[in-house]
Amino acid sequence: MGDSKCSNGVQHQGSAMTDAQLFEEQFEQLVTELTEKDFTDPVLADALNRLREVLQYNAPGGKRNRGLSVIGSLREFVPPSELSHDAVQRALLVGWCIELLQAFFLVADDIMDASVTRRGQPCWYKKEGVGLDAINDSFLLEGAIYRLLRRHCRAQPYYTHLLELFTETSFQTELGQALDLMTAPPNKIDLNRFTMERYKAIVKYKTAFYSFYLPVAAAMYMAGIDSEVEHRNAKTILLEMGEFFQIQDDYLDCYGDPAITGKIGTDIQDNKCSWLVVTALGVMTPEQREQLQSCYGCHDDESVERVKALYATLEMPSRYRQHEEESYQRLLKLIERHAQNLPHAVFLNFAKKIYKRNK
Ligand code: GPP
Ligand code: MG
Ligand code: MG
Ligand code: MG
Repeated sequence: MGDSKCSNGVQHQGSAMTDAQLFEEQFEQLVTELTEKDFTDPVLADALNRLREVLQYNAPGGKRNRGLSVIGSLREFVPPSELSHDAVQRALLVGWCIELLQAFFLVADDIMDASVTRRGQPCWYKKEGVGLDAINDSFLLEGAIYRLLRRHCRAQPYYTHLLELFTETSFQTELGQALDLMTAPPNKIDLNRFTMERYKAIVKYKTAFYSFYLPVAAAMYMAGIDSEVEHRNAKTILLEMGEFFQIQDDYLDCYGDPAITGKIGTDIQDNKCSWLVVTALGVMTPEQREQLQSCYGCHDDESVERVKALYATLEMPSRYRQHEEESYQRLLKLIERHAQNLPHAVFLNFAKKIYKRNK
């Protein structure tokens, strides 16, 4: 197994660059490739300029956890002496494909959730002159993934695995998004819909597969690990992490600082089946439930403040912190139990990045 302590950078132009720097550096190259070298028909010039703008506005600016964990995990699976420069470049590229998948989802999700800001700037669809044309832009981002995989990984033995992984994961995420939307119909507030069982199904599908299983599974295939048992083991751990990650996202939607998260919460107004509302419902009195029924899913500030006041009465922040601690302990046990043949560092590195985050 690779030694993560001394292998997270490679010699490059005489000085050691970290994977994060290499990853950054690769982006402009990929944009050039997609917009200047893939389709060269001059009649497409305007569309390719649009693609460049969409890529530059929507792909960078995130935390990069998903993208960077492909190379991070690969370094745990393969010893440094067996990892060629090209293999590193391909892992960075597959990382960018995951960031593009994320950008595709976020551009579309912000329209569906009527969000205002993302990564500290206006949501793409909110930009002057963009509007619902952003739907097509999200398709362009998705299409870019498969152009890049084809150009760079077509000759690799794991190419089909990667294609199936990306298409399967996209479909799982879309099913999760369908559940998320159906459970939150505007103007039809029905608190009975918000069960923990439904919550877990939504977050497993809309977030956990693409954010956690996808990057590690991609690295496993790239390292030649394709045994079903090992993938099942990794998935068990990673889906648990993904569930916790979305619980944090729900918590930050209400309690995060937009200056840090880069986005303004909309879950209360959008009638979302959030961890906060599901957990609060489990501990509130029938009177409080009636109050909640009258102010959840409303867009006026006063109703939103009433929901927040109820959350404060129910001490939701401290319930969240308790959940965070329990979830972390559960995760460590899962790693002990399910990662017998897989380097624990793959999972622990990921866990370190997400627990106690505020972004
Ligand atoms: C996160 O939900 C889930 C996604 C971004 C997946 C979207 C899937 C599609 C098929 C479009 P969220 O709405 O809570 O995220 P955020 O808080 O970042 O808006
Ligand atoms: Mg959403
Ligand atoms: Mg959203
Ligand atoms: Mg959210």
